Amino acid sequence: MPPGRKRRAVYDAGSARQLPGVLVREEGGRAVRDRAVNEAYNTSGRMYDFMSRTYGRNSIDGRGMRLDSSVHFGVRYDNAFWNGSQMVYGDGDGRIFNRFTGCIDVVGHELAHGITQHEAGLRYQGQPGALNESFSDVFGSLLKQWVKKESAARADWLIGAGLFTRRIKAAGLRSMKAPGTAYDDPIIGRDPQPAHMKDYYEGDEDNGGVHINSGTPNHAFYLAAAAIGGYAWEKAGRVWYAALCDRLPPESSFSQAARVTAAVAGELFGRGGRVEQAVKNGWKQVGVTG
Ligand code: ASN
Ligand code: ZN
Repeated sequence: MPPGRKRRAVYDAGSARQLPGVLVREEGGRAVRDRAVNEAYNTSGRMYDFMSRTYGRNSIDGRGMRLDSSVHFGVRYDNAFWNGSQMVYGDGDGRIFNRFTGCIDVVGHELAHGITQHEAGLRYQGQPGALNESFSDVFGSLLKQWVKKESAARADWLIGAGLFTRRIKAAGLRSMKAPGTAYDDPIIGRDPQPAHMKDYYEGDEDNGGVHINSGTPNHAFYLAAAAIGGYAWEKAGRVWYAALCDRLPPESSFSQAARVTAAVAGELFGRGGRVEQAVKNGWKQVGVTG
């Protein structure tokens, strides 16, 4: 494969909601005064490098797609998202949320949505939607671990550590190691994520709980990676990446993801071997498989 080249561009939406906004930094351009711009530029570059060096992937679509980001979207906007062709970041309201570009795993999460769109295309509803969310958390967390050179044992497995302001009682937005424990606060309430299928959310909110039920596959990944040990992106991450790219259809269920990741683990690291066993155990411990 020819070595890929990064092509980044960062736009300033200027507190409007019109995208992309004004171009403020392009590939190779110097740092600007605006922190959000530099964070979006630098961290999307880290994600590009991570995916390229660990999985041989050339950008979001695998074919060198431009990495476009808009910052300062809306006024005190409390979110970040992938809109189907670019990343978009709010500044946060400063009361509950800080800047969304400040968290490396949040940036990785949004970029990973682009990868999922170009690979498995997991439908953003119910179980495939929760898997879509979970893959974004997995690769967002792995980006952070890769940048910090952290083993599975050392990593915090939090998504969005530092995203909440100090007045909120929160370690982060989500915990892959202990879903349901990321926050507990009078203003924002309690982390609703289930670590186990017995607490599966069946309601209609959040596209059928895509950001809620993602806790369960997140935890399965964590358990597998922790059991395997070492750097999580090397084995568990490689298995999840191959499943996302080559095996999972848009309507995948959790049990399908369990079957496919176990099969891929066997193919990549030895049938019946310890990686396959760790993956199987992970899904079993969260109640997806019996
Ligand atoms: N930040 C959220 C996410 O990437 C935005 C959304 O609800 N899609 O999942
Ligand atoms: Zn997401």
